[in-house]
Amino acid sequence: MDVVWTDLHRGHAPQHEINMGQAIPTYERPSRAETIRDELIADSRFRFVDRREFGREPIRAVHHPGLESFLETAWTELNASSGRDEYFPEVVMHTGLRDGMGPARLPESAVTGFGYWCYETATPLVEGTYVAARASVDVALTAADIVLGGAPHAYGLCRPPGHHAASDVYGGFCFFNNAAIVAHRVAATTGTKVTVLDVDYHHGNGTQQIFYDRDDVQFVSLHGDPVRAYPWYTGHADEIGSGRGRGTTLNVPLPAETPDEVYERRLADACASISSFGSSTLVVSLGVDTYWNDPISDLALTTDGYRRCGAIVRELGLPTIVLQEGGYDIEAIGRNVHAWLDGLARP
Ligand code: SP5
Ligand code: ZN
Repeated sequence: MDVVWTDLHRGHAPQHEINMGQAIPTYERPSRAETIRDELIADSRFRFVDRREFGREPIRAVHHPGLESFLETAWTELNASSGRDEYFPEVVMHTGLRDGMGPARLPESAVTGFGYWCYETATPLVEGTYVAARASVDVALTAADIVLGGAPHAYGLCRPPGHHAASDVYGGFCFFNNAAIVAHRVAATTGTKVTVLDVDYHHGNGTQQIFYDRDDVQFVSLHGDPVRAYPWYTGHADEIGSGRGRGTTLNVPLPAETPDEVYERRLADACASISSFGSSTLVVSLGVDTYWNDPISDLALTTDGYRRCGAIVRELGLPTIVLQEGGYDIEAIGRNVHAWLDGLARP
């Protein structure tokens, strides 16, 4: 299996995230990607390839151009005035601020743009963020090209992750929605249907929002129930899509401590819905923060469970683009991803 990789992720190396008002060491570290790489590179069945560049067009097909230009320029602008190296928004444009008053005007500076384009305080902007986020998109698109070229599967070792980034707002350690950019591109260039299966612990709110009213891209997600789990405001079972997209979103919220057997049954059920949708291609948002020892999550999957989950997805028989999302037990992240990919690829 091809693994798409870039060193450029290392430029996104924030120190902190703000958790309930308190700055703590961030969980989303460069060592996450390095550990996965070290694990896969030791297995000769994985072939590492560098990312190719696709430019901004595929990003702008999914995200507001203002989000992209904010991320490109904001750090330099903020750093020029305050000289610090890490930035978070101060006032976030809560929907209630302008209730009944129409939309806010487009922001004109990095300070006013911050809370317009970013919705929370765990996703710092540092000097190398934009280049890393652009490269992460290129990693995903390169993996997609490999599969469109006829490979049964490919893995994009994306970092930063993407599934919390919606069309106009970023957050949740994510800047550009790698999976959504890929799914849109595959659907638009082939004229066929695509499914995004999101197995990260957290609901893929961004991917859901981007495709909510579309009937050519199905979004299926298993995640910690938003009654207790980040991002709290999306991912309930009654969110099923709207308009033409009604019925093309499937949410499977899970209770705390969900073990392998229960998870695998819910995943197999979700795969039955995927089969009946009739997609040509599958995009998997692979988060291994469902692991029993993950420091910020509360499901109870094991490494062997991941191997069986990969095998369940393999049964779909679809060309599959796997993209890295979360997973924060850095000691275990490499073998968990390895096990999942092993289950998918097994002869
Ligand atoms: C891609 C991805 O996995 N993003 C996850 C972002 C989660 N960010 C903040 C979660 C805060 C939840 N509080 C955790 C309490 C742990 N004791
Ligand atoms: Zn996650």
